Amino acid sequence: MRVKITTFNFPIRGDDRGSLVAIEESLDIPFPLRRVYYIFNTGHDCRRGSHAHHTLRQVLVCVHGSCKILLDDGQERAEVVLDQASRGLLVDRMIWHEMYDFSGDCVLLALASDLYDEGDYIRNYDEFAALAEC
Ligand code: T46
Repeated sequence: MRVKITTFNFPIRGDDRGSLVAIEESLDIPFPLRRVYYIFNTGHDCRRGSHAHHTLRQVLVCVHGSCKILLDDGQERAEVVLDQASRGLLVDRMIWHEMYDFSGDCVLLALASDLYDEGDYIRNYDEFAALAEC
């Protein structure tokens, strides 16, 4: 079985002035929203992420450009292309994730369930795989 992929298609509230996407905590995404950050100016050859989180849940939205996300639950891996400003990808707790193949204009928005805490990161793959087995 492939790693579970959960995506969200946010409604685009467009009119003749352009498009707007609104994302509300616990309604459009399945957790209370405590932090927002975004990644941009990442070189095409850069690989980011390469970690899992003990408890943090996140939804990633490529609001401009495109990039690829690798998801790994310790058993299976899957690659997801993000290239729509109205599509979110759940990166759940205990999912190893890597981001790569960033387009030059990529802006990757992250909606996170908690504040930044370096102690929540698992940056060693073997440690992650051992914990994921439990
Ligand atoms: C994740 C993926 C999708 C902070 O000070 N506050 C923050 O909220 C964040 C996210 C980062 N930082 C600092 C920590 C590092 O010195 O910013 C620097 C770059 O962070 P990092 O190397 O963790 O960036 P990525 O792109 O590898 O990972 C980020 C998130 O950190 C991570 O939680 O899941 O994006």
